[in-house]
Amino acid sequence: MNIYIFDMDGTLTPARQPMDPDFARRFVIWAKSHMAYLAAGSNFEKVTEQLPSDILDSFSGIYSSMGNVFHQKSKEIYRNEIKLKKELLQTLEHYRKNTSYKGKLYGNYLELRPGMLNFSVLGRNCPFAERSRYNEWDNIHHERAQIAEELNQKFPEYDTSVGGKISIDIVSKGCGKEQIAAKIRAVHPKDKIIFIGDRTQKGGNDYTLAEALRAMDNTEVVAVKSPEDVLNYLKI
Ligand code: M1P
Repeated sequence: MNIYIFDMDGTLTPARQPMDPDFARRFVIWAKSHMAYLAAGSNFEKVTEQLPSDILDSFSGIYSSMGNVFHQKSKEIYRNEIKLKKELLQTLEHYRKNTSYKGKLYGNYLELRPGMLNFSVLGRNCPFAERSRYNEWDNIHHERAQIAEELNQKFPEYDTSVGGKISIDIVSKGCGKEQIAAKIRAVHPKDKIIFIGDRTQKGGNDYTLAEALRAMDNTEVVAVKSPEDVLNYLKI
């Protein structure tokens, strides 16, 4: 049997948006005859906002907050915490104050989640249109990639990666999505594990899970750019 792992934002849904109803209709039929897990960077609350309940119920397990929280059948099985150094928080404040992005900045730029910190120079309370505006600017200026690279050099005790459209994810080293690989392999020692994500390249927040799986036998990593690519890959 194949065991599937799906990222959420940018893979099953557009970043921070609900699953497309046509995608959901097709995916739920596929899920009836396949075994799948979710591996989201987002926290569980956002996962339940973005995915319909029949899709949530179809997963054998839901990893959220970069693998630091695990739910099965709506029951929380475990959660990890993170210790944040004062120097790290000061450095993030510095990035926010000194950004060369000229648009307005919004609140909730440091979002603490179980086992991780989500940082957005723009601020998570921005109106939806501002997400695209910042993302288009970031695609040219690579602010997030640069911040992530600098943080990885300055704070090697953390792993910083880019996910979604406006933010970066920070976890303690070894406490990112990669922890999901060993947990799923332990439950399914003989099956092929297939991971589908939009940020599997170096610097992206699916990379450590992709690498952990590549280091194991009988696995496959599928890089996609959108939910449409997922439908094409699954042929549904
Ligand atoms: O999965 C990674 C991130 O995806 C979205 O990021 P953004 O808000 O930057 O588009 C969010 O769901 C975020 O919470 C998550 O960490």
